[in-house]
Amino acid sequence: MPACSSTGWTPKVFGLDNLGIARILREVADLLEIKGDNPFKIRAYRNGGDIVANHPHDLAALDAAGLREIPGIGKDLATRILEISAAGSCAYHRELIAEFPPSVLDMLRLQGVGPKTVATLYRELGVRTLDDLEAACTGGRVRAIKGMGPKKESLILKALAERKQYAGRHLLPDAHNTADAVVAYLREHAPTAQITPVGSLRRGCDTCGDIDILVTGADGALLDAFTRHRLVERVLGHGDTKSSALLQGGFQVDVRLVPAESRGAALQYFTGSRAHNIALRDRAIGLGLKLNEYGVFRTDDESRVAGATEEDVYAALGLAWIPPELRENRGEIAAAVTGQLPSLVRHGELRGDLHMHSTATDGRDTIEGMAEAAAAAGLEYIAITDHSQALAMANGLDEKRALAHAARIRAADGHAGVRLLAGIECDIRPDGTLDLDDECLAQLDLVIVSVHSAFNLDRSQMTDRLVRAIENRWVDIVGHPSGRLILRREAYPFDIEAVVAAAARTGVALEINCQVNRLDLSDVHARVARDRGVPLVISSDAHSTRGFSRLRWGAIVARRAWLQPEHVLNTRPFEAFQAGLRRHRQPS
Ligand code: DGT
Ligand code: CA
Ligand code: CA
Ligand code: ZN
Repeated sequence: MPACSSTGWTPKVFGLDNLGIARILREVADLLEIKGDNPFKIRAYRNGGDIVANHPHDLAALDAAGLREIPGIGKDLATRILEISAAGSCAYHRELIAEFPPSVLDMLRLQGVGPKTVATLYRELGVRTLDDLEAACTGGRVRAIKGMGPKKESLILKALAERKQYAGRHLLPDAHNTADAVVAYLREHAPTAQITPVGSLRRGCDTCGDIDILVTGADGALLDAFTRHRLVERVLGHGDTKSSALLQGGFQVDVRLVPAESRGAALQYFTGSRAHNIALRDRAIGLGLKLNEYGVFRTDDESRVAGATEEDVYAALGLAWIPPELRENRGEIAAAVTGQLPSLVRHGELRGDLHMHSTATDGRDTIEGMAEAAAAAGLEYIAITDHSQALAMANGLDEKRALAHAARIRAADGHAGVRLLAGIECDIRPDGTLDLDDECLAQLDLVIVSVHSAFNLDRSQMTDRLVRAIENRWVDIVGHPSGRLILRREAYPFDIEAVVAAAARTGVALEINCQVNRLDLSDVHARVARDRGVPLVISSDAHSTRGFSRLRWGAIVARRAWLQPEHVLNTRPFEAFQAGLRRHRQPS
């Protein structure tokens, strides 16, 4: 996309925009606080940061007098702002950074660790990074400091563990949105460059640790521009071929420049996964070749065999090109050798969506509204599956309301050209019985069963609960089968093999729920289901007309699970889909 002049947007070549200026002022405040400086001064910088960040006009365009007209900006701050907006930083900030490495600021963001603690840890123990801090705690050196003690030490360890488990990782859709924004920005600065997100994002992992971007056909000026992106909170590294920055919201973004002759090899290397790369490198060695991020080379004379495209790199190793979603060393290399890679399902192949809510329970839109939005999303059929009575909070339906609702759904069949199925998302009680009676379930077109309560059962109880629900004659689909909430709650313990076996025996389908923090089943579990011949469905669980766009994420999970279109019931045309539902199969 060429730089767009019609919007009036022009790339800023020197200095920083308001958010960039604010970032430096706030960092000065944090560093002063660690230093134990005058509280008024600290507050002045912090307030200054807020004022600048929220100011509606570009401060770089103002002179000293103009700046001082802004309430809260005094003489000192105005001087700093002028310096920062002209040069990208100021001498005062550089002096403080020389005293404290910016990595100490990471400690400030830990739960329960204030500037005084950070200053003490830095001075007394030389702790500069989170890794240093962990070593100091586990080595018992923190408790030895006056005023800290074992309690403080274990608090810090807990904060570090929490940060490791969740913080620093992001949901795939959030990572996508951020990456898209950065890529669009880079494209405006380098319209002819090739810019590609790689790493876990390209593989479609359900969470991403950071965002990796590869660029070919641009020079260091693009890296400079990247560090000036308005979302950049802190530049972590800035060199000739690589820049890393921390963005607001906690995203780390790495941008790498690679030469055209190595682009394919670099794409391959930085897409990963590590496990896939190691297996690939071993294969290369076996073939008398060397594989790295620069290319494929012969071991004997170091001559270049491939590197410009990924296809060439894989071909040089005797392999078909492997879709990024499969690159986890889960059998994809063997499949690529024998030409048996799956032809993975695509988002656009989904014809129906079998899980969504309407105003009858906790959805925001009407049956008709959902049908219209489904049509706009290119869907041919949908099931409206509101909650059952156990979810009182969501105004769940009892038998009588469920049947009345079904009648309304059927009356709207064909609205906006979309076929409608009258369904329900029926709760599974702790003992595996269902929240609505069989007589009611038998009269519906489609029944999803889900666990929404009593997550604390043990593994065998939870397995029995799910299996018992699956054995009910009128159940067609198990909704979000593992109960996980990504980055928030682990799946409840259950035996996936036993659940998959029950589904295979009865013809019940398992759902890949597309709510962004569910993506449940996971890629690994969905693949187990596929391998045992269990049908899968990919459903949005939309609670409004905007929910259908999430199907995109479920399709990515399905691809990571090696699913082909024939493994996914809702790729089928309507009649064939219905025929595949458990209730229309012969009872075995
Ligand atoms: P993430 O960021 O934790 O979600 O996961 P990735 O896979 O994006 O990992 P990242 O960002 O550390 O590195 C990107 C890719 O670069 C990774 O998937 C494989 C490659 N890579 C990085 N370090 C190594 C390494 O030490 N050995 C090998 N073989 N590959 C590496
Ligand atoms: Ca990454
Ligand atoms: Ca990275
Ligand atoms: Zn649910």
